[in-house]
Order: sequence, then C-alpha cells, then structure tokens
Amino acid sequence: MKLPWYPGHMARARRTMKQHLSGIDLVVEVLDARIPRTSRNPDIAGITEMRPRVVVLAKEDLADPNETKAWLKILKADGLACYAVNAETGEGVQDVVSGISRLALEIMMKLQDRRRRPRPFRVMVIGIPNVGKSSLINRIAGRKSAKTGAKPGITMGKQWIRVGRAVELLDMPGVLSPRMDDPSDLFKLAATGALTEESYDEVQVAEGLLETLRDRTCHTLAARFKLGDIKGQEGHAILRAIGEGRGCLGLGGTVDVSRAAVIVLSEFRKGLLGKVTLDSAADDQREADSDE
Ligand SMILES: Nc1nc2c(ncn2[C@@H]2O[C@H](COP(=O)(O)OP(=O)(O)O)[C@@H](O)[C@H]2O)c(=O)[nH]1
Ligand SMILES: [Mg+2]
Repeated sequence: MKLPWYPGHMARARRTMKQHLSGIDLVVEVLDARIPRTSRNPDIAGITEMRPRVVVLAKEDLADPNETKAWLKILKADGLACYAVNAETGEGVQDVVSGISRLALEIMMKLQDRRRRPRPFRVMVIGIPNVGKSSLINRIAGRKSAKTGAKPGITMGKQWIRVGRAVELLDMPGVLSPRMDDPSDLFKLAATGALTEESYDEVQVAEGLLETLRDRTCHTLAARFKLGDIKGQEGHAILRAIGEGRGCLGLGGTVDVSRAAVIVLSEFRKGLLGKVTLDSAADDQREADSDE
C-alpha cells in the first residue's frame, strides 16, 4: 500500500504539535480501542518529552469489550491512567475529566511544594488522524458549557477550554502519525478509517477484513448480508457474494467488487458487522513477555 500523504503532512503536524507542547503539563493520548497498539505512535514518550500522560481508548463502542478490558489492564500495568470512552456520545468522558482533575491536583501540589507561583494546569489532546480527538474535546467542552450555561463572566483565551476549577484544555488537538512498521499495520489503519481513501486499495482491505470477520463475528456478518455458510470461504468469494446480494452490478452484469468493498468498510466502521478489535491484547502480552 502506498502512503502518499503521510510523510510530509505528518512531519508538519508534528512540528505544530511540538510548538504547542511548551507550557503543557499533561497530555491526553487518544487511541482507537479497536487498534490500541497500531494507533499509538511508537515514539510517544519522546514526542511528549516525558510529560505525564492519560490514555483514552476512543470508539470503545466499536471494539470487543473483552479486548478493551484486557487492553486497559495492560496500559494500567504500565502505570498509566486510562479510560475507555465513546467520544461521540460522551459515554465515559466524565471519568476522564475526573481523572485529569485528580492528576492535576497531585502534580500542582508538588509544584507548589517547590514554591512555584500557582497557575492553571494545562492539558493537550493528541492522537492519530480520525481517532476521535475533536469529538473528545467537544464532549469535554460541552460538559463545561452545559454546567455554566450562557452565564457570562469567566473570560478565557479562545484557545483554552476550562475543565474543572484549575485545569485548562487546549482546544486544538495534536496530530501524530501511527505505527506503520509492516503491512498488517497498514491494513488495520485502513480498515478502521485512519488512512485517507486514496492511500489504500479498498477491495484488498475489504477482503482481508472479511476473512477476519468470518473468524470473529461470523453470525453477525452472515446475518447482515444474508450470506449462507461462509466458513472457510476466502475474502474475495465473500465480497463477491455481498456484491451480488446488495445489487452492486457493473458492466455486463458482473459484480462490482469496488462498490461492495466500500459498503463493507463503511458498515464495519459503523459497528454494523460486530464489535471487533484488530490488535489482540493477548498477542501484545506475549510479545512483552518474550522481550523480558
Ligand atoms: N462510534 C464512534 N465514533 C466516533 C467516536 N469518536 C469519534 N467518532 C467518529 O470518528 C470520526 C472522527 O472523529 P474526530 O473526533 O473528528 O477525530 P479526530 O480526527 O481525531 O479529531 C467522526 O466521524 C466521529 O463522529 C467514538 O467513540 N465512537
Ligand atoms: Mg480533529
């Protein structure tokens, strides 16, 4: 798969993020709950210059709940505060806000001990494209405006959103590039919608995805597209059957697999083909164990 837009675009985004990082006390790292490993920038600690971090697994509504539990456990074992949320509906966001406020208080107490002047505690949200950063920021901001209503009084720089009493959140998210070490990373990023459409072949990705779904959410997949027995079937055969069923016909009545692929990817990303996590927590654990 080719990645025409990533290198230049991402290098620029990273520079912008680095500029905003000065004056930031804590970073909220947003990961995609379906790909907690692949959606994480491998150099996250270096990029954030070792600032304290809170991890948010967004799109938890689309991920396998058992995998999400296992991933939260792994992240917590690393000493990170972490939360699973639906950034679209706001489910779980209140816990993130409470967690940030608690950490802010702890860190500010330490700073005060060193006789620093009290100042607002500043937070930045970062993550790869399309992971849910803006949705999360909006949900946090929405909670705040719901609380204060239209009451005038508190004047804030327009770049900052107040969270709790002494915490401010930068309203501009930092964009990071994902892990892209091997083809399976690109497949996962493409399937979940983290890559622009022109950077991958949708038929190839849909076929790979269908084989994963065949093994993971077989009944949901078969019911959704009214398929017969798909056990052991290859991706291209399943895609063809889906195209036929949905009337994706091209010239001369042949099945238009491109159109079928677009349907499969779009329905997967809406969660209509089951709750699926593409990065297995158990695999990550095994890797970590063999590293020791
Ligand atoms: N189902 C679901 N969709 C989400 C969630 N968070 C964000 N989205 C959707 O994912 C897309 C990208 O979200 P956005 O906040 O713009 O991502 P950003 O590029 O990281 O700022 C949008 O269509 C959102 O509605 C979530 O937790 N669950
Ligand atoms: Mg955004």
